[in-house]
Amino acid sequence: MFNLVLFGPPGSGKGTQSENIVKSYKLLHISTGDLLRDEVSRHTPLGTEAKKYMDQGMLVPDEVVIGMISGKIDDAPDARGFVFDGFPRTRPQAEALDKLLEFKNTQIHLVLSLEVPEPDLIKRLVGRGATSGRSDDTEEVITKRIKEYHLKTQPVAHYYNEQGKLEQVTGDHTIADTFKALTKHINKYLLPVA
Ligand code: B4P
Repeated sequence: MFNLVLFGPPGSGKGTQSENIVKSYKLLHISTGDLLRDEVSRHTPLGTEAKKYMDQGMLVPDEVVIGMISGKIDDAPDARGFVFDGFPRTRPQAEALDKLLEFKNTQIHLVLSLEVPEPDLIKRLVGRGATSGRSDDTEEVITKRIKEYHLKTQPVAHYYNEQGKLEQVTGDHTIADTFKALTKHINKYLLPVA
């Protein structure tokens, strides 16, 4: 089993690159952003609670997100591995993920951090907001999300760096070139299927 965390600020391309990675390497994609948006669109109690935070550009409480992830890992005992996209976003989430994987006799093997300058992040997300209808893709909320990232999520990079698992990848090239750069790191662990 090979488990990858795709790390980076909002709009750095985690979702975009995860799609490419799961296709090439036949891994399972776990995106907490997508899972939360699905709960919101189905008006579940979890979704109603999460929306309050997401609309303000804040992180959803750890216990909500960790509970959601745990079920997804349990649902796929035969997976070749997972791509965690947008998770973990806090140190308690990272510690919880390590425990969940240890319980399954596996671990996080690699953390790829997408590095993109802040003005580009804002430009991309405002651009997406024009067509996505996402309530958190307005300039005001994006600025808050980036602040929240620096405050709560950046320490997660340090957590994985201490474990010797973190690699930085430039994320402001084209989608294809960024994917190529990511694959150079992944190929050291696992070769693409397609
Ligand atoms: P997420 O859904 O995780 O997403 P994201 O940060 O918006 O973006 P991502 O980095 O995936 O960017 P994308 O590829 O889409 O989070 C949304 C919210 O959910 C959070 O703010 C939080 O409230 C909540 N949440 C999620 N996970 C949580 C957790 N673990 N704990 C607590 N709360 C959580 O790319 C963005 C745009 O850039 C797209 O339009 C794309 O086409 C474009 N793009 C991508 N790569 C490009 C490139 N190389 N060049 C040009 N454009 C590019």
